[in-house]
Amino acid sequence: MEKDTQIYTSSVFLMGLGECGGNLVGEYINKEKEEGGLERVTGYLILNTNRYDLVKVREKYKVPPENILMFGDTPMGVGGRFMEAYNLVEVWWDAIAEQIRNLGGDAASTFIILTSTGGGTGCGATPALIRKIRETFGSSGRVYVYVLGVLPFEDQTSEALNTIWLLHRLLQEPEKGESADLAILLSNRTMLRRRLQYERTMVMDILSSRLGIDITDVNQLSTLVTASELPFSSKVLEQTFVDIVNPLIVQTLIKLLQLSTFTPGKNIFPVTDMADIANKLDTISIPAIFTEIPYQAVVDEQGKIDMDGLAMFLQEVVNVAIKYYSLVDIQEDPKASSVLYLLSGPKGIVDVHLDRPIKEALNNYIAEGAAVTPTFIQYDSWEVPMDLLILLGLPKLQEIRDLVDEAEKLIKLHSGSKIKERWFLKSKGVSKEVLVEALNEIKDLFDIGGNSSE
Ligand SMILES: Nc1nc2c(ncn2[C@@H]2O[C@H](COP(=O)(O)OP(=O)(O)O)[C@@H](O)[C@H]2O)c(=O)[nH]1
Ligand SMILES: [Mg+2]
Repeated sequence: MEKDTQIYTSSVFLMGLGECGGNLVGEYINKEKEEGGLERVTGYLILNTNRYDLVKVREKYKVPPENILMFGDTPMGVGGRFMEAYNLVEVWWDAIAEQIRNLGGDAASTFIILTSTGGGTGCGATPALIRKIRETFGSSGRVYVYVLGVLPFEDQTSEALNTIWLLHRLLQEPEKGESADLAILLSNRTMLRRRLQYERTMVMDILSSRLGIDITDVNQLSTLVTASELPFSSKVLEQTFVDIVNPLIVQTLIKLLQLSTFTPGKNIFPVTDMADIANKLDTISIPAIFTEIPYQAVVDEQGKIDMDGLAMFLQEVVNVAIKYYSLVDIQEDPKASSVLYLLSGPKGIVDVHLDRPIKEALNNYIAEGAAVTPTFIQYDSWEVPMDLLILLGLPKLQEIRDLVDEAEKLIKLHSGSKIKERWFLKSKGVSKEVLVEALNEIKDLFDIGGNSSE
């Protein structure tokens, strides 16, 4: 495909916050460079309060210094005290904004923030940054702020509280300026499990080369995670897991950014841009992705496509994508309240006639009356793969239940006396009441029974 004649339909600026966000942006730009350039975004900035993490990300992904900024005043960063990161954004905003401008971000119509939800820097900085971005760059035109938030692995319980706090902030009333236009969640625990189940060979290779172990049974892995004596540090294990899931996150990001560029030989129908994604979906959305759909099965030797066969085949693809390839664990009957899907591939095969069968298949997973928005990305070339990205708006999530459970246990554990309750301020930077309120509202939103008033 010609790369030099691209025009932006919406200009996107990427922000990688904290360790996770920095890695993801680093991984993304390296992937793009491999393919010849960074056309899908106008610029990017990696932010952290932890100097050591910034050095790591700079070296690992060869990030130029102008794309990195350390904020805060201790090289160690804020640890898990997300509220400190939140406050630091306010203090450092002039420097951050200046760097965004220098990188061309003041002209962006969409900002995408990549972060983990359970850490300190990214978790705390995200809502404050959203507000600052809107205040500073949103005066001349509407800016959209998207968050790609990564939920924790299993057994990272103290991260459940941070996650609940962040989700609550992202869903606040728009007047407060801190809510996201769209928060796309991806879960480390689910992505790890999915990759182990469906891409065993690839995962086994990574495990054996990184850890020098040969795991033949997937179930062994959970034993490995909880074993008290590991032949390697838990940090090394986490790093390995991260290497396994990050490509999946970057793949999702790249699929979304298909909407940010226009290339000759590519047509988007109906005309859609990044802003539409937020306008058509509930704020919390979950991706399900099926790449390289083997549609060749319905093309005969003369190259003729069996249209009915294709329709039925795609319905099965939808089922598999939602049931097995959603990137956060959804419940059996997810009842999503909105859906947007992007189907991309050769224009000879990807076309609006597929909308009806796809919608029919999606019907099983949505609430009555939920809107489904189709987008077809058609390429002149037959060389491009056929991919489907489904975004489910506010589906019922098993994983939110688990996180709520974990958060409740933690609150209980640190409750009972004034002294015990100091834990909240000390390790999170907020009072217990703030966290209990966030927890209750998240439970309401996701229809999870029993309020914890304690
Ligand atoms: N998928 C993924 N998860 C990460 C990565 N780095 C850290 N995490 C996860 O992020 C959480 C910790 O947050 P971290 O990003 O280190 O916190 P911060 O630097 O304070 O914002 C844990 O759940 C980690 O497992 C990464 O590169 N990819
Ligand atoms: Mg970390």
